Amino acid sequence: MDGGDWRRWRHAVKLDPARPIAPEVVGRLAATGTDALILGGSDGIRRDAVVQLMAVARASGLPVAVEVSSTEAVVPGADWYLIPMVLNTGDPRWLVGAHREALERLDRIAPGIPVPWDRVVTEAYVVCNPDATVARLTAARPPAGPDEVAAWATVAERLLRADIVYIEYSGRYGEPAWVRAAAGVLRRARLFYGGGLASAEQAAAMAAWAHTVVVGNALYRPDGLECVRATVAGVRRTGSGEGGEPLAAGGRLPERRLRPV
Ligand code: 1GP
Repeated sequence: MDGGDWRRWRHAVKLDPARPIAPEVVGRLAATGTDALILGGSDGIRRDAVVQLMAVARASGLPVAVEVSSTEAVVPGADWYLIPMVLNTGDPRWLVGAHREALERLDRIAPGIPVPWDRVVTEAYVVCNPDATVARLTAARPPAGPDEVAAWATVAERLLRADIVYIEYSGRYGEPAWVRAAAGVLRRARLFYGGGLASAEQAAAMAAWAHTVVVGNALYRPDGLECVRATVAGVRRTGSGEGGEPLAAGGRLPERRLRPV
């Protein structure tokens, strides 16, 4: 299985196993120019649905990642297993607690199957939209502003050594300044942005700072494939010098310093 290098993704589509979607629509995603599919959702995830969606996603020919937000999402066949940890949760269960529980019960969850650690990628979430399901579920405390976002990104990269810092606005378009703040402190981790992307302009604004932008809800609209195509076009026209990829190479923004407390 060759899922390519997830670090090179600039655009990804997130498919929710709890939401029905026509296999033909998923089959046409490769032609939109997106780089990868991520199977993930916050609520109502069932293993049979994930397995089914995995088969449909694999048939697209795109790299496929599964976000393991529940033990129900532990299924074979993914190129990458993304492990979410919600940094600004009010309940340690969503930071590391559920993870400890799952590892302790691994014999029952996936009997006899070793964890493919070389394909495990850690995602440190900063949940920014208080109305999102993930915010309610994890009792997240959204950051007050860009400085707090930058501090969380630093915690993720420097202290937790997370592979990905994920600025999550799920359900609504966010503040590019908050994504920029995270971009300004990161040197090694990849920066993902997701939330409310449906147009080229929105995608370009976020892709100027994030390495990877993620489109979810828009695909489920009647003009879903059109929206995905538009966001891909927006990302592609975000050239070097505007952030994004060049930023990954070591930062164009001056290194931010955390204010002493
Ligand atoms: C959700 O970040 C993704 O986890 C995408 O958000 O559904 O709002 O596009 P949307």
